[in-house]
Amino acid sequence: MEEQSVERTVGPVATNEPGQVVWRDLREWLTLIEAHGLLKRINKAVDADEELAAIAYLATRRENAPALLFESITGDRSGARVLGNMLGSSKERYALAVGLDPALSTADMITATRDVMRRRIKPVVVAKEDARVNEVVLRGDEVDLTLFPAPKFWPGDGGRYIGTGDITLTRNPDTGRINVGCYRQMLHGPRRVGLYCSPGKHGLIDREAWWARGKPCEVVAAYGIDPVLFMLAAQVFGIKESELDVAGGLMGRGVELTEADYVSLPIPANAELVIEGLLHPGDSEEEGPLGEFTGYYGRERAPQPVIDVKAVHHRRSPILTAALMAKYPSCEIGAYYAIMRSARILDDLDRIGISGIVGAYAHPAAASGWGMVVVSMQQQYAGHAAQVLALTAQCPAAAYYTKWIIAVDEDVDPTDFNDVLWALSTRCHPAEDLDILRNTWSTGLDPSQYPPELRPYGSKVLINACKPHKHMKQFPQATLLRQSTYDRAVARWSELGLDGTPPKVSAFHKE
Ligand SMILES: Cc1cc2nc3c(=O)[nH]c(=O)nc-3n(C[C@H](O)[C@H](O)[C@H](O)COP(=O)(O)O)c2cc1C
Ligand SMILES: [Mn+2]
Repeated sequence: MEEQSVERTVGPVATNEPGQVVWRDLREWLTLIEAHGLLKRINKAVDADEELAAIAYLATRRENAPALLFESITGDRSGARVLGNMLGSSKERYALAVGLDPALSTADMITATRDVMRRRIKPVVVAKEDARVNEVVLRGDEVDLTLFPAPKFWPGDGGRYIGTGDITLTRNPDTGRINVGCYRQMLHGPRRVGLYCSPGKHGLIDREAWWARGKPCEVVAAYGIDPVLFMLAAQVFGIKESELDVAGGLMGRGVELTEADYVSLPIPANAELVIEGLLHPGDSEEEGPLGEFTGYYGRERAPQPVIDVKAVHHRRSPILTAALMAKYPSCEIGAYYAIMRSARILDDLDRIGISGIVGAYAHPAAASGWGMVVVSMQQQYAGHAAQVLALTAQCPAAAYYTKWIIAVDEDVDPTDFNDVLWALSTRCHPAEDLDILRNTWSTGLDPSQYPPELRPYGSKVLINACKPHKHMKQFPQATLLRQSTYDRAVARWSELGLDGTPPKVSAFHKE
């Protein structure tokens, strides 16, 4: 066993500078969110076997619940801690991770995300001895992952999952490009971890490419990781794009990587707990099920490839990032995912070049932002809304799973569901305004279709909740305030003893 002691000082609790985040690792980000009152430490012992997940679930049944740092795990001898609800339904924690103002509205955060997600910054290499993750390095027989408190989340789960809030690095043998994905990892034994990648995922494509050459596939996985790499790992980027460069762009500085011990892949230098290993052709074990983001158990137990773990790197008292999969707002795939997916959808629509798009939102309560997309637009010509609906439904960022695509006019804020329901109830005539797309891209995790073999073929409804274009002239005016009356009410707000600042209003009565 080799131990390398590295002295650390946690940076001051500053706010993020525009363009570059202040934190360098998960711990510094935790200091930042704690200073904003967004972290709850739980220091009483909690059992990783269902109890931890139950507490996390109950504590997150309301929106904006804090991140939960479980500092003491029943029976644990590794000294590890477990972080749950890292981002969850909090757009503030998302903002503090990517250096945006946490006070921005959701719509403004989507716009700002489009800017930071466009940037690309290459990783930087850190010497092995300076890498925080190398405080403890174990190899071969010294490795025993069963010592770590990998949670069993739901009663019907097939095992303990060491990897949920994780990142997984693989290299494509043809292009050399390193992929970063987030794939669940069930613990089978001291040096054996199951890896489940569903069809089409880049980790699976890389693995198959190595196996087709008769070679094992190298893997690096981090089970305690900073929020940006975690969030990035769950986004879909092109097979040629470097997700590590995107992560650098989001942080405004390069991702710090260091050389691994056994594999040729790099390892994230500031991670909490990292494994290196190999996926050998044909080596599999029964894996699953796991309670999923849909709020149901996913696939049946089935054989999945196993990582043969060769080395472990970790910080002392590493913090495992555990992602509870559950119904909103308890799901780890929550606010951040909705914001990033919405930003990617708007980018796609921009690239296509369709005019009149104002906003979009994939609400996280719709199966983690996968189930529904609302797009707001300014209707400019006959058929425009139908065109926007069809293009949104099938653009790369929105096509997967999404069942409900709703178009609303520009005066409806797609992030405000009270507004969206108003539009659906007053501007949409179901007999006229609904269209269905069939045999679309979906997933075996959607339980609504039978027989289950058909689940990868989805369907989508396009809902035109814009004012009817054909009858625009007769369509009634919405009840809006007269601008002069609004201005007078705003001026009298505090005189009248009303709390806070008066709401902003942008559309006014026209004579
Ligand atoms: C917490 C969490 C768990 C996930 N689990 C899996 C999984 O077990 N298998 C999988 O294929 N995708 C899983 N995903 C979705 C992938 O991370 C996502 O599709 C991502 O785009 C994969 O990266 P890739 O596009 O580079 O393949 C998960 C996402 C999150 C946030
Ligand atoms: Mn990828």
